[in-house]
Amino acid sequence: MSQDRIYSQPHSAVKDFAFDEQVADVFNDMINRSVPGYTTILHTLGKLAPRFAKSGSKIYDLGCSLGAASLAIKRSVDIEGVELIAVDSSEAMVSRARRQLEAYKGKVQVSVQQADIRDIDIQDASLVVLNFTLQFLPPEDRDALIQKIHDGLRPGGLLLLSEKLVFEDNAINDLLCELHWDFKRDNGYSELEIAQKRTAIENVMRPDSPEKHLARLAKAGFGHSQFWYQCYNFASLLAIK
Ligand code: GEK
Repeated sequence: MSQDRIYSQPHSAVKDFAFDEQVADVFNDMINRSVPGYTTILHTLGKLAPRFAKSGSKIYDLGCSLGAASLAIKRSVDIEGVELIAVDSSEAMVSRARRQLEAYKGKVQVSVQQADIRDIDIQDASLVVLNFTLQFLPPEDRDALIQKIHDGLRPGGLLLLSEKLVFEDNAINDLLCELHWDFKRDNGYSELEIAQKRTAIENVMRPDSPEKHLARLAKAGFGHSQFWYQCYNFASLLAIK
């Protein structure tokens, strides 16, 4: 696995973060060292997917990156007739995800599509995964995506939504940010790497508050929603139609 050294040297001007070839090459290392709970969430997805996947239905992995969530689904769902659609707008991610997902033989049929998740149809879904993707959409487009997911789910279907959070209480927000930076330091990132990554990502990734997520899910019509996991300012929610 290639190590993420992208921000280890001083950049004269830090460009906005993009999911390009350079990022795709080190993405597995980057997300594991940067996102507290990432492996726990994928492990739990492996427990949820067989409970919700139904023969004759579709599963969507939106913003699939290298396909880690799709792989967790493929590994855990052992029934025929499930179609898994993994979508990402980055060509660098999609080509790698295709290779990784083709290499694992399972019962679930997978197609990896390069598309903007705002433009795709969602129909007859038993499970939709948004694992750290919604935060990259312009805030004004988020309600419509959640509504489209709700409308495309079968009754009883599940949305797994994982996100970085921002907290309205500044004291809490600052403390949880500090703990996240400690997590990155403990995983070998230098102060320069942490600072330059912050600059690169601040225009690209705009997190919502826990209250905002719950209100959006309720407004879309989800009858049941709950945070099931949180570590510092990273969390995951379940929403059932
Ligand atoms: C995982 N879910 O490993 N349409 C399609 N893809 C998009 C869009 C969009 N509008 N915006 C961003 N992306 C993965 C991790 S990473 C999270 C998801 C992170 C894609 C983008 O190209 C990237 O691959 C992914 O969303 C976000 O379980 O890097 O923190």
